[in-house]
Amino acid sequence: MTPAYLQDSRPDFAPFEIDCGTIPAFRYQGNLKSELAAGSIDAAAAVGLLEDMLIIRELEEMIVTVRSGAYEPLAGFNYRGPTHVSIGQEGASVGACSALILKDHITSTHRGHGDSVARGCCALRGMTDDLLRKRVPHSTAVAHGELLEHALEEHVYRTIAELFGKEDGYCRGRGGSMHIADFTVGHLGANAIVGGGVPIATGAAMGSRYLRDGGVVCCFAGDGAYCNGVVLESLNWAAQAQFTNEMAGDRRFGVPIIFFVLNNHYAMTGRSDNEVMGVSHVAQRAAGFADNRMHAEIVNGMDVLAARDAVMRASQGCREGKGPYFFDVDTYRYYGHSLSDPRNEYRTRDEETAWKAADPIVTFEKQLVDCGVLDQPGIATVEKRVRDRNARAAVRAAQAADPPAEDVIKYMYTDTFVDKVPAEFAKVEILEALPPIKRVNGEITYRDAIKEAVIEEMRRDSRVIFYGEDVAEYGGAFKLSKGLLEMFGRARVFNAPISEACICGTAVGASMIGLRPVVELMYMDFLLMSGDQVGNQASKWHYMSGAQVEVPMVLRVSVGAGKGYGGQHSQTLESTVVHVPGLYVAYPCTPYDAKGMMKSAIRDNNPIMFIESQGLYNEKGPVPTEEYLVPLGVADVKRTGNDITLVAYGPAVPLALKAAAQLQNESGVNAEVIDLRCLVPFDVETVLKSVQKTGSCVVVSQAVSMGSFTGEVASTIQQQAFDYLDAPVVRVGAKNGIAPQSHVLEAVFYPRVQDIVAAARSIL
Ligand SMILES: Cc1ncc(C[n+]2csc(CCOP(=O)(O)OP(=O)(O)O)c2C)c(N)n1
Repeated sequence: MTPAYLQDSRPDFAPFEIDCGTIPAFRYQGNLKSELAAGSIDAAAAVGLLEDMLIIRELEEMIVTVRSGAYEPLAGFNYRGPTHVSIGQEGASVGACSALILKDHITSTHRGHGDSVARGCCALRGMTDDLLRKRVPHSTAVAHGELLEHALEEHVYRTIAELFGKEDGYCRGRGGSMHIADFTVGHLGANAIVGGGVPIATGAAMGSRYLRDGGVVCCFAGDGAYCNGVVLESLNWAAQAQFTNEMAGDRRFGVPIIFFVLNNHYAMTGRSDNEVMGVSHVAQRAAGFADNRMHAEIVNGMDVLAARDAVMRASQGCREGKGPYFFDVDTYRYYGHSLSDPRNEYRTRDEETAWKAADPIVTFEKQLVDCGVLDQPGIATVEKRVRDRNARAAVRAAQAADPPAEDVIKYMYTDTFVDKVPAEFAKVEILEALPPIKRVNGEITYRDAIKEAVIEEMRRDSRVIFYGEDVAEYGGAFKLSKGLLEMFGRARVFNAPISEACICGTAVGASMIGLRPVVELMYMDFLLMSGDQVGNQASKWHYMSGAQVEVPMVLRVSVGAGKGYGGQHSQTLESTVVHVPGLYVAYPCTPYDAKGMMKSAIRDNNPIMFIESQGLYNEKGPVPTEEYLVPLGVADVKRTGNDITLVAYGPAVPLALKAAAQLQNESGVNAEVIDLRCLVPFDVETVLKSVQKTGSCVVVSQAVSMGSFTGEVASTIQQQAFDYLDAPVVRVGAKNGIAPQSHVLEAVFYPRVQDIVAAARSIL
């Protein structure tokens, strides 16, 4: 059967109406008594729910009192981090996490202590003794209860240690409160960028779908986040028909994600309902993205059992392929946005009192007593156990070692790569093999060289998936991926929505759970649409997690220029990217390098921006058929010479080579031309060695000179090889302006061979 998206569309203007259906609110009418009677929870698990809610509340009350200096066990301790406490929301976090299993994942927010603590506690409660022992190797406990107790204390300790910025923290003190993550229990990270974690969650769920690993992602985010573009793009992404249609004989399986909106009714101070949104319920958002409204519901987030029930139903549905799910979870935060917000301006104490009357802990304690699970002294015992455990953990965390100062940028990059593909991923299904790319005199184009690299790596490793706008049937705007769909199938090669932020963000999430996405942005100019996902997420998670996770993704961007496409399709923005630490930046200029570097990039475990020049796509060059790699971060001397060094990268390299030939022919000047090939890592040694020999240098790129990476090269030379210089280092780039459409203007806008020759002459 032809999928709907491949069926012809036909004009049909017969009148009809769209029924957007209804969204239920507060479906759950159970309580502890009915759950116990149904056997869907036992007494121990119910006490576990209470204890986990108490751990969160006690931990966050500790932050409040530590800040004010009133926490006795830590008198005088200087707590420096943010104070976005989630007190009031414990029922939602614990209820949701209690319904997940170990192979599931969560993402969370700036207000994420609760989610993080809950995920850890609930995961520990589901672990076998063997797994628990791995978490507390020094424990001599034998009994399960004691082992669990030790593991819970270690969890609280590592959480507080992270909030205190200590080396023992989950992220070795690199993440802190707003980026806490524990990848060992599938916690893919809190996120200080409102909405920033949502595409990551979506990508992780997409990855679980691809791997068929049965995992579900519970994506915690606030109501405020659901005004943010990338969040709405994520809803669209997760609900795409190509993922969710159930078609006979097709391998469709909905994306297993639960969008769990922690709707505490305020963003920072702005009111989501009735102020900054046009819908009265965030749940209505779901109706705009999926015909089935993503099974949207409004859920009572003050009731731990209601949250648990919703996520149990949704996770089961997700495992059956019915995702995504969307819950608008009605809850409240008792404190302000942070402790510096006294919350006087935007809400009343009466409102707060009304919500506190529905407190998730108090109401659940009452149910435990009413059902005879615990009596009042029993509750006091749990409360005291939590208080004492948290205090012990806090004292230990305060005394724990700080990260060594000399390690300040340790974990920026990883030095690992895929040497050998694990057997389970080495078996690759080829649907329709493409004929080998034809060589004429051993040469192929830069475009085909990149394509050949992608094909070889996709053949080698089934974790490599390829997506971007129009890359499937059409083969991409520049036809680089033509045939890949037919060869590897739609599970591995698919069209993305026009959603650059999500293309990048889903790649981050998918790579976090083990895939190796290669994604395409049609023009580098569109990178600006995905700024956060590239600049705050892809680049930072290895460091912010304290090296718990690697983000092995390749982000291919193509640079226009010289085609009369004007200001928004002609920029080469590598300089903005090198300013974001954490990304590798590759910019090859020959077919040989393009192939070898692409293969290295796909095998490397760092996130890599792979910049391609449209102007070079048709350039031919020798590319061997035998397997080879070009290492990243190693510059190439493309022409040797003694009189002057020309440093260039990308499409500026052929210009520099022409300039060198002209200098030789016209003036007998023998220029050395260095192709950086990679901007990060920057091969300083090769450049310095050349400058030490020649004594002068021109640095060339196609980018505008203002703020260009060429300045970085020039200043590095000046700092490290000043004594060898006979003249100042000169830079050549595009004019400091916006690329024009007019052919006449464009011809003078970009650097020309004569500009390089003139620059060289000016210092010789
Ligand atoms: C992209 C972005 N914009 C603004 C902020 C500043 N900020 C931090 S929290 C917040 C409100 C978030 O509201 P919501 O998503 O409802 O979560 P809540 O704080 O209510 O838990 C804002 C505006 C930010 N961190 N990130």
